[in-house]
Amino acid sequence: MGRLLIVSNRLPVTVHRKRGQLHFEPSAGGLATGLSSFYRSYNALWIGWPGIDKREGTANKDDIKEKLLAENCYPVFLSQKEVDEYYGKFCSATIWPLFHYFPQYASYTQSSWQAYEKANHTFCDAIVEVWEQGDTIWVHDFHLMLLPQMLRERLPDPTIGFFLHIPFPSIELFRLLPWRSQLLNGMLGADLIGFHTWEYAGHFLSSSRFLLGYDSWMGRITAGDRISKVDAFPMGIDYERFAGTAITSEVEKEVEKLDRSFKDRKVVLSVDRLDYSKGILRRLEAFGLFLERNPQYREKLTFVLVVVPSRTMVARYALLKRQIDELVGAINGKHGTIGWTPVWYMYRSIPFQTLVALYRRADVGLITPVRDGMNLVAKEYLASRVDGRGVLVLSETAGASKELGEALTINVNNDNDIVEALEHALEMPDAEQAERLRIMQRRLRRYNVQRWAEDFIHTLLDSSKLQEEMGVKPLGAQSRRKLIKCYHEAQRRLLLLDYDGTLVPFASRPSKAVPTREVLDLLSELGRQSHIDVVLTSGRDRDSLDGWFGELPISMIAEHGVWLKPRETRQWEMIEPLNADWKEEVRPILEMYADRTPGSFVEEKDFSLVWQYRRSDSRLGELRARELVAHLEGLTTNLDLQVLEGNKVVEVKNSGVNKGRAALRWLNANEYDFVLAIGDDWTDEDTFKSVPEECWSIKVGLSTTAARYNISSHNKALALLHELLQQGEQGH
Ligand code: GDG
Repeated sequence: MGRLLIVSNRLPVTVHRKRGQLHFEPSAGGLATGLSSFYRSYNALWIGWPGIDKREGTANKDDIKEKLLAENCYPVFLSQKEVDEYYGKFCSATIWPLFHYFPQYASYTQSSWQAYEKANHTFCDAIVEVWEQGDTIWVHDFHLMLLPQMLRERLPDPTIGFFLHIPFPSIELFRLLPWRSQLLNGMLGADLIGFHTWEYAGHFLSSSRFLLGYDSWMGRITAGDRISKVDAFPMGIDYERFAGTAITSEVEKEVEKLDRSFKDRKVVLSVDRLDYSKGILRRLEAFGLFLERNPQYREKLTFVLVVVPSRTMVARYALLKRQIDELVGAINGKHGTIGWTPVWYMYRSIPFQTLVALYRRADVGLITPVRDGMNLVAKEYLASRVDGRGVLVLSETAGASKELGEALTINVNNDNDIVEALEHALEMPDAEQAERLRIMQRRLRRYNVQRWAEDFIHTLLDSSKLQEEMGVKPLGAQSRRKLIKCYHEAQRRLLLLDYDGTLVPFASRPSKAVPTREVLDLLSELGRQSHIDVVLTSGRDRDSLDGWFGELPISMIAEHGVWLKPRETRQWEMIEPLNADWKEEVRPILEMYADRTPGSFVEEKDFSLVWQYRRSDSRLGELRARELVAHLEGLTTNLDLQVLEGNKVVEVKNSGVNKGRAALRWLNANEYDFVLAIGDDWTDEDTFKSVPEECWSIKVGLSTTAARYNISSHNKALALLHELLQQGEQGH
């Protein structure tokens, strides 16, 4: 593997100017600290904004670049104005509230969206500058959701991973975004898309399915002509750093200092950035209620509330700060005594060792965000409890709760829940505390941030094998050239072409999939070439095919092989005498499923009945399709029928009749030295199986098939046929 390029909004190093001098300092935040050890051990380059205005940056460009490169960092220069628009507005006032389930706080402005697009382009330019063949790109977080697709358009076959650190919301929220399709497509430019929990991954998959029509199977999503993998990778922490620091003599001393202040009082701790998603006000209210209900804890308990300043210029955050100040004042005013302040409130960032000392001293970690992608503080608290004591109370709406089943989980909207969990935590016997901690610590030590990153990178590197895993055999350039050459040189050719999904895309109603002028001309010109048989192999009824293609010099197969119309006779003939009396018995069953499944309907042909659910909710449709197939099973064996599950259809027809058998009518009658079958559906698999092995067969769509090759879309099928047409004309 080449280098690993990590891309995030901020670099792990922040540059600023103090008294005319440039200063380089480590950046704060979970990602920067978590990945810092990992990226140094890898052959990695970190690309991001160094925190300094573009003008300053440009003036000292070489100097900054050189110093950052020494730290394996590469700067993306943005002006303060660009950052205000892209980060301050679009990221903080649109994405952040919406993705954290605060739609009422989200604003949607075109200018900030444009700034977001522009910033993503600026990042893209910087990466294109440094990328070399073989490098792997790992893009982080909601600031850069458009970047994977932009990179894919600019670089030749790059390997790209994307990880979202915040929740991906349910489709009912995500669809509120005016730019939802652009963001989904942007992320889908990545080979691997990672989330903290499987729930977020599920929300992403349903948004892609319902908003873009992209189906997925086992976390593999087919988006146009690519397959991306979607999976959960719960981010870990640098466990040894916390556990190791917790036993240093400096931290011991800090803990002793804390002991002198708290005496033998119990300590409850919370640490958050100032943000409405963190549930700080609710937590304080619940603490007030706890004191009222538990007078025995007066003077025996201190709540240490650490709030790290953030986005202080934004009015909503300034208001939240005032509300916290007031509520802390109200609780302390109401319950405090001369010698006891119930809430110890620190509104600032604290040094690392003080943080670890507080983790070590706190009897309870009270982590109650309203929503949180993961929440690393909860994990850090557990890692620092080297003494085997301490209880974690955690919101079920924090991503971390999915892994930390031994914590006391609460619903943050239920203050009784928080109060009871606090009571439970404070009363919990030491042995139980130790047991719960032991289980959680073991997991956190094993799946630490290093493992998390390695797991992601390995899965990303494996993603190139995805197509192989799914049984996909892409028609590569070399095979394509050979196919065209064989066509050119052949003396007698047969083309077996499916229609829907192969020559035209699917439409919501079968009657809407009218052939385009391009398709009609193509078929007609192909049919006019010498030494060729063009056979349209369709599931449609005779009348539709006659209406559209009746005048063309081609042969046709209708109703999946029931009817054949050779070009020479221009007469429809039935493949064998068939009986359709069974329809009376089967039709009411299909109609019942149509009634129960909004958007679905029954289509009737001479010798088949089809239940179509293309316009239904696809999950409901698939469920009903399975039920219907099971329902029909007993009946159809008695009546000598077969049930076919196609692309959003279930079709019932006489057994033994299929496109493959119909195709034999041509295959057996002539000596072809070139045969090409193209189709997209299950029903085309019979055709693929009927053509001799050395012939050409291509499935449109990237899934397992009996065909020799796959191509991704009907557009590619048309392009290939156009090329054959040209070659054929030159050849004969
Ligand atoms: C995103 C997601 C997700 C905090 N206060 C101090 C301090 N910290 C450190 C903590 C922790 C980090 O900051 C905060 O981590 P979080 O997980 O809570 O949140 P973010 O990194 O802001 O945000 C979040 C995370 O990404 C990772 O994917 O978990 O859900 O929103 O490491 O220790 N460090 C010091 N002093 C402080 O006062 N030294």
